[in-house]
Amino acid sequence: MSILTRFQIDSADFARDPYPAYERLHREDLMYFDPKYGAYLVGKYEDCVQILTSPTFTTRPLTSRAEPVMRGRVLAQMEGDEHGSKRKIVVRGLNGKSHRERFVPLIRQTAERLLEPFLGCGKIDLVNDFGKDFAVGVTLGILGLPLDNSAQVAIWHAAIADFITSLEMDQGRRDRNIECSRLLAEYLRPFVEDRQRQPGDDLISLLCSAEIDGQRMSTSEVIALCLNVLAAATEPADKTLALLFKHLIDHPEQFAAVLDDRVLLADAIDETLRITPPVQLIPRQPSEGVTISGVAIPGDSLVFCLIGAANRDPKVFRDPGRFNLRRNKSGERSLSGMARHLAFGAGTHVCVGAAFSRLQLEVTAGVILDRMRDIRYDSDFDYREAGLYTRGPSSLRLSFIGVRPLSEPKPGSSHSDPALRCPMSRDQ
Ligand code: 2IO
Repeated sequence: MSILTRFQIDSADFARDPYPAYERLHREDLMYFDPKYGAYLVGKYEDCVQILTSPTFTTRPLTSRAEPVMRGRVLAQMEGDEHGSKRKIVVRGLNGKSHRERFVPLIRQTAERLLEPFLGCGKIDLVNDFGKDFAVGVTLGILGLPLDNSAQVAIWHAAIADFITSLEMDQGRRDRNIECSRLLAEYLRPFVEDRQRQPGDDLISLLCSAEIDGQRMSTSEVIALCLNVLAAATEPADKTLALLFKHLIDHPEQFAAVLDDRVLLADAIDETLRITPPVQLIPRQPSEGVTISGVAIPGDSLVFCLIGAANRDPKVFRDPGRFNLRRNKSGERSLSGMARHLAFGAGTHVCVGAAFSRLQLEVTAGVILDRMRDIRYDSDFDYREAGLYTRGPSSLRLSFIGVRPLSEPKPGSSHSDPALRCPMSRDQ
């Protein structure tokens, strides 16, 4: 039986560091309630799994939170046959073998291209110099879109993400964010129309040509799914990458183990997703009154599953606040033996891009380890995280020793004077 306790989700303390509030939730067996938003905040692992797998808990909060900027319904909102068939198409586009064979070179080349200008100077902000462009670049690549407008797409994406993840917005900010999503949708439209006429081997083409009960999707349905993929694949990617390197730098012994045996990267990524999931909240709305851990939640209320809390539930993960990439292997992983973290959610709406994102993180972290030796925090770097819904480092300023690929650049090329080629760090 949990105790329902008043809580202020938009307090400065929680924004600075939500993890102490999660720890208290477990220690005192609490469920939080924020009267301002009428929101129930559920953090126990078992409760979150129950909510995410229960048909009583609908995804209705996304109607106001996502639909206006997705210009249609996202996968996470759909139910029944529509959800089943559209999800299957996206699964095929992301996880089909031929697609995966194209993704590895796409991810690797995008990472190499964006890192290259920083190798000479040995300094990079992994979030603002690399991660954000990287996340947008790879997403455009899987959709089969050109990179020439990626800076503009990044700006539109930031506005869309701001809309989806903000608890409150004034009318001006709301309107500006919706306008950015309209501009992005209009940017996408000619590409979608082109792929409808002449399909290629990219995700947009697959969305255009796939048939559901003998019918193709309309242009606006395809655009909504493109916006969905753009937001979902871009928003958490730079955050997880930066968090991975933060944890590795903070745990030199585990970092050394990963450098020694790259196979461990996959475990380090999984442990990063557990201890600091980039998506911290999953909103749900019960269609009728329900009781969770003894607390009565009225029908139609707003419920947030606190994924960051569930992933540190001491009933499920031993010593949950400790980053330990070996917890999978050492039997230390969980008390139940079978527990998995909820960073990708659970139930019918479990993240459709989970396998792709793991591949993306593994390949990218591999490139970073190949190109950057002796990675450490830049001397005066002050670490900060931001975000309640999606959360990650605001920046991660690193110093390192650059290692160029063997074949490039050619001697005597303009790359030969590294000092001249060091771009200004963007946040300075
Ligand atoms: C687009 C928070 C970026 C999703 C989302 C409104 C629906 C859904 C998620 C993730 C990440 C986003 N929700 N991906 O939590 O598609």
